[in-house]
Amino acid sequence: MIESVICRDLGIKYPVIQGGMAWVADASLAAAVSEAGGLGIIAGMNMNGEQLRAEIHKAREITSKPFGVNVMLMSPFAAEVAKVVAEEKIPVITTGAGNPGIYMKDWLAAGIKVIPVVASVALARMMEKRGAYAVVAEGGESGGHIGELSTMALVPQVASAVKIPVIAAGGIADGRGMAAAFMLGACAVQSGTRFLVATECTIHENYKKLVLKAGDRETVVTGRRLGHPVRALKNAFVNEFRAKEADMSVTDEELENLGKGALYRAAREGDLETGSFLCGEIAGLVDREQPAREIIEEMCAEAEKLLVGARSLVK
Ligand code: TUI
Repeated sequence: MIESVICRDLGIKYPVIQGGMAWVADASLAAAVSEAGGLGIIAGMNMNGEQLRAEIHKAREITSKPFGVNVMLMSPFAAEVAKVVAEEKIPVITTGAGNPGIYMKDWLAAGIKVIPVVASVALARMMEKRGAYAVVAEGGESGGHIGELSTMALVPQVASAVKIPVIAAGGIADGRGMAAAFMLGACAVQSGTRFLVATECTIHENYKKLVLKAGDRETVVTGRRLGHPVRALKNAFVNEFRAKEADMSVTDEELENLGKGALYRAAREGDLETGSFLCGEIAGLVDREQPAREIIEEMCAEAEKLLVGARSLVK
């Protein structure tokens, strides 16, 4: 069975972490992933402190296995979410879209394993110095907020630069991607897009259908002008955003306002016109709705087979 230091340290069976996707990664999905032997993550992004606390309690009713919380650093609730995770004794935190430096001391004092998502070697090194347990090196193939480098280039550079465990993310949706990530120096993977179509994922049916039928060239990045590029499936909303982004008579504030609520409209209302359906470049590979357990077991079995084969190749 494919196993790594991450499994031993986090108390999980498979080295697979589910991405903490805003408006997507709720108690239902996170608990299903953890129950299946991966590490489920609840998204702290779209909740205030008390809403997150309720979601954590809900997940604990479904599973007694460990799960984590993602603190999205651009969220207006980041500070209260940061406090609640410590109060609730969440064992693992991932962070996204920024530098979690200001929270590190308190989290480490609470005994939490902190796993910042990084998009550069510099931030990975800084996080290692500040006491991070591991880093997620997330390439720009991923959905949602992205950095500049691809997974292929980022993961080995981060793996060479730090001694702490490296978890690869961005464009990983099956055993081939997982095996490749291990070859690049990672000892676990984080997948988001693949879990959008998990049976236990509670997003709107329209969102699942879009991901299931999407091909390889159906995502696009918007928001570079605002300093936070986001990858999503092409649709009317994204087209309008792109046109306005290129139009300098539209102010940054108007652009920010256009984006408000778009993730909610996609994930919870399935609004095909005005929703922003965040999705990774690997969507073309995701063609089946399956229980989280099946997704994880298939991915790990395929990766293991490939890695065993590769070992004999390089002997
Ligand atoms: O955070 C994510 N993915 C997300 S967050 C999100 S919600 C959102 N809503 C509106 C606008 C933007 C986002 C949707 N998807 N992934 C983790 C991630 N973090 N990817 C890349 C990074 C990152 C990028 C730059 C982390 C740090 C960084 O630099 C920070 C620094 O200060 O150096």
